[in-house]
Amino acid sequence: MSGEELPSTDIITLTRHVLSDQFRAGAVATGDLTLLLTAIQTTSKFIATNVRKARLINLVGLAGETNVQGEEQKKLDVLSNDIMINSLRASGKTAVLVSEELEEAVIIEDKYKGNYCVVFDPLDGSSNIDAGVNIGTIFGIYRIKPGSKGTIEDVLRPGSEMVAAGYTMYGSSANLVLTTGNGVNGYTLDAALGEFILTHPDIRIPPRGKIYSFNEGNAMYFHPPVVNYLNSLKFPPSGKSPYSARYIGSMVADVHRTLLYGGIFGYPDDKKSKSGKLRLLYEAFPMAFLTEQAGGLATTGTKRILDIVPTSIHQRCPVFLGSRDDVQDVLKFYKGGGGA
Ligand code: FDP
Repeated sequence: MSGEELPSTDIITLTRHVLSDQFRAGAVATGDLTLLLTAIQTTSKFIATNVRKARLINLVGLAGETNVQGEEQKKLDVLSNDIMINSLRASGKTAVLVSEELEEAVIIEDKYKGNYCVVFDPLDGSSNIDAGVNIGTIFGIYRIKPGSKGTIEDVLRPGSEMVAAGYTMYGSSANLVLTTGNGVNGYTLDAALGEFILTHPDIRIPPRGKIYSFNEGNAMYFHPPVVNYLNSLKFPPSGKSPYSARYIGSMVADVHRTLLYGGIFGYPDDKKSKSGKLRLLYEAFPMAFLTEQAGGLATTGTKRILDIVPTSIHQRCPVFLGSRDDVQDVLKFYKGGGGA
């Protein structure tokens, strides 16, 4: 086969990778988390397939219902939510499920009950679906508290108590990015094999980036620290280059780029949205966990996101996350001490 590249015969699939982590964990690991992650992988493959053919089989457009946030549900949102609930319940590994699409938490019946709770946004960035822009699934996983049978209290816990978190981005390829608390790895779906293959081992976010990602259409509502911080990026001291602006408006895609290229993603609270827009449990926590595990920082501007104790499952939270030095600059503006 001269000139032709031979295929690798030692491919690392997501399951193989998580299993090898489990071997390292020794006696503590039961294999339950691996099985739960297998269920999540299956849902991501299903959603990826349907996102790809959505236009052809009339899956885009409205499903004619509104979700708990008062937003119109798309057909793909409904489908993605259903597959996740069904698959996670059937895995036998979950006790409590929280979905962006459902007002109440789902408490799994005894027959299928396991030891984990999954909080998720089945299809985030849904306002982008019809335009074919990248969208994604975001998830966070808690282990139920010792002695608990699985109640809402098992998910009203700080993000620092999550045991795993990740997202799958549906774009030109499907990319699943995962942390189990031991760094961050990225896997790309090989559609022919039907497997997520390790393509981005040990993702480390650069300590400083050159990109900022905010919806500046909200600038008239922004509080002074945010306005001043953004001005410092656009009008840096002479000799320094201004930052580039990139805002897709799909959290998974904006965070994915931030993890790989560095820089900062922000959705602050402002005069109109008192707590910001993004949801704490299934948007801010998983992304903050991934960011910190990749060496970055995630803050509300005044406190570490992962330290927040949620009081309700759909609560919102201001978010700034990304490269360590960039996020530290924002914190300086919040403390009133200027910036870089
Ligand atoms: P969407 O409304 O399209 O579902 O929280 C959802 C989210 O998208 C995020 O994915 C995204 O980062 C943000 O909202 C975009 O909000 P704006 O349109 O207000 O910028």
